[in-house]
Amino acid sequence: MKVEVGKNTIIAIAGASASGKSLFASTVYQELVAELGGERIAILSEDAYYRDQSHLSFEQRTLTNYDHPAAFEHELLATHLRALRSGKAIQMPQYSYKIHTRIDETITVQPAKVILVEGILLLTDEKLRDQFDITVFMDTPLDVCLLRRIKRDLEDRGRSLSSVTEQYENSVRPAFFEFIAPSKQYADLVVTRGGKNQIAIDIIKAKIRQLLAE
Ligand code: UZR
Ligand code: MG
Repeated sequence: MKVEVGKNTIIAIAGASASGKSLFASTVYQELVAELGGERIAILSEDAYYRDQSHLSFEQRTLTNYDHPAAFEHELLATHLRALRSGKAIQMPQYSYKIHTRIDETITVQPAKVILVEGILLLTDEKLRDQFDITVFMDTPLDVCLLRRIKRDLEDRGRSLSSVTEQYENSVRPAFFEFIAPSKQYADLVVTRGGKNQIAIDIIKAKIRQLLAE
């Protein structure tokens, strides 16, 4: 999109729920940190910016549509990206999928030359898009995402099979077609076959190495 020499670079990774965004971003991040150290690369997740819902009861929280842009505090994410760009550390919130709200602890993210951020709706928001220098879309088939999502939500996010299938039909699938799929047009790079696509990982790593060498 608009990479300028000598500046920070923000790389956004979007795509369907359970398409492999987190795996792709964390693999790029961890492999580069092992090679170059962690001072010049940072990683953020859009999920951390789900709105705080501590003022609502647990019952009320289960009614939120977590696949809709309104569920996210994108303004705070945009503010944090601007802060990181200007050399200031931020306190990234932490979100619990089990209690559907933020926990009290935050994670300190130090400013870095290259900032990776991943999440389902990043490319749907114009104010966020304006901040991204490089955009990636994980184009994983939806049936693969669904199978992965069932496994993950049962194992890691404290869900039952019926709650996963209900949520899938009511919000995850409709939001994919309404918001996520149309946002693919804003991607510089489309990645097929999920978060283990090592060629795509290597291409992004090579670009980051080049940016860090400038
Ligand atoms: P990823 N999500 C929840 O299920 N509960 C929450 O409290 C917050 C989020 C789900 C959300 C979305 N939607 O599909 C997914 N639903 O987390 C995004 N329904 O996370 O990109 O890691 O799949
Ligand atoms: Mg994820």
